[in-house]
Amino acid sequence: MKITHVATRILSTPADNPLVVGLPAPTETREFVTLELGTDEGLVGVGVTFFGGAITRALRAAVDDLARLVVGDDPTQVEKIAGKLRRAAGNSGPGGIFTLALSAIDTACWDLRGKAVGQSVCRLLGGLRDRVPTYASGALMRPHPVEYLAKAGPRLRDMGFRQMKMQCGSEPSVAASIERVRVVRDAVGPDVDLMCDINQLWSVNHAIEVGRRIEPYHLSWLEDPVAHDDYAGLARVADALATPIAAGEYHYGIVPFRHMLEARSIDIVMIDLVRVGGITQWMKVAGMAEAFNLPVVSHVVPEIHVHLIAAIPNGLTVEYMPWTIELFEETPAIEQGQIVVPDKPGLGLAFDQGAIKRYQVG
Ligand code: SMN
Ligand code: MG
Repeated sequence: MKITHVATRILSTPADNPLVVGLPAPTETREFVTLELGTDEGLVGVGVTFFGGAITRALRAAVDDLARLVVGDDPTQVEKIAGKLRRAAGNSGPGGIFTLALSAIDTACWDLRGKAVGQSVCRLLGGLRDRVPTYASGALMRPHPVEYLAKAGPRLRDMGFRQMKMQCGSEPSVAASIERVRVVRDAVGPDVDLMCDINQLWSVNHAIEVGRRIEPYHLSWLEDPVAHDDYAGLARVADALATPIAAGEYHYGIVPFRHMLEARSIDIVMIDLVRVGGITQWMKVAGMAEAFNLPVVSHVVPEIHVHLIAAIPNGLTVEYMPWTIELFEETPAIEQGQIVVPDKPGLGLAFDQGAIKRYQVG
C-alpha cells in the first residue's frame, strides 16, 4: 500500500460544549487541522491536530508539507515515516508544531493500517476491551460560578456519567477553593468519581496546602497542580498528598514522561495524542507507565483515545471532552458511563461533509 494523496483543511468550530447547559454560548471559536491520506488501494486515513491557536495556518502548512513528503511511502511503516519526517524537519521537534503535525500523520497511518486489514485500531494495538470508563469534561469549568456547578454536576450524573472533572485554581482564597470542591462533592454524592484540574495555576506550597484540605472530598485525582515541567515540585506535591496526582497533557514527545516517572512526580499518567506525537508515541508512553505500575488516562479527542485506552492493560478512563465530536459523521457511543470502541476497520471515523461545509476556513 502506498500513500497517493493528501488533503488538509482548517475547521473553525464554535467553542461550546454540549455538556454545558443553561449558560450563554461562548463567542470564541476552536481551530482544528484535519488530514486525509489517500492510498493506491482506495483507502482514506484520517487524522486531526490542534493547539495551534493563532498559528493554525502555520500548523496546517506543517501538516501539508510533511504529509506530501510521505506520498509514495507505505503508511504501515509508521516508524520509518516518523524518522523520515524528523530528519526532513531539521530535527525541529519534539517540542511544538513539528510534533503536532506528526501526530495527525501518524494517526492517519494507523487508521490506514486498520482499514487495510479490516480491524479496528484497538484490535491492532492489543484489543483488551470493547468498552472503557469515560468521564464528563469541560462542563464544570473555572469561570462557572459555584451555584452553577451545584446543578451541573448532578445533571451530568443524571445523563449517565459516573465520573466527572471540575476545574479550580483561580479562587481568591484557600477557603474558596475548598468550598468549590465541597459544593460539587456534596451535589454529586459519594458514588461519583470526581477529579479536579488546576491547569498549572498553583505554587507547590499552595498545592500542598489546598490539596491536604480537600482530601475529605475524595478526589480521584488532582490534575496539573503546578507547572508541568517542575518535576521535583510535582513530586513534592505527590508525596505530600494521598490524592493521586495526574499530569502529562502539556508534554511534547516521550522523553518528559521518563523524567516525571523517574522523579515519581505523578500517580496517573495523562497522555495527549496530539502533543505526544501520535499513536506510535502514545503507546510507548503507556508502556513506560505500565513498567512503573501506573494507570494511563487520555486527554481530549475521545473518538481516537477510546481505541488506545481500551487496548492497554493500564488504561483507566477516557476524557469525554466533546470538542471534536462534531467533526465526524459518527462517534463512539456512551453507554452507562462507558465509551464503546467502534468495531469498524481503523478508527471507525470519517469527516462529516456538513461540518466541513459549515466550518471550513481559509
Ligand atoms: C484542557 C486543556 C487544554 C485543552 C483542553 C482541555 C484541560 C483538560 O486541561 O484536562 O481537559
Ligand atoms: Mg487538564
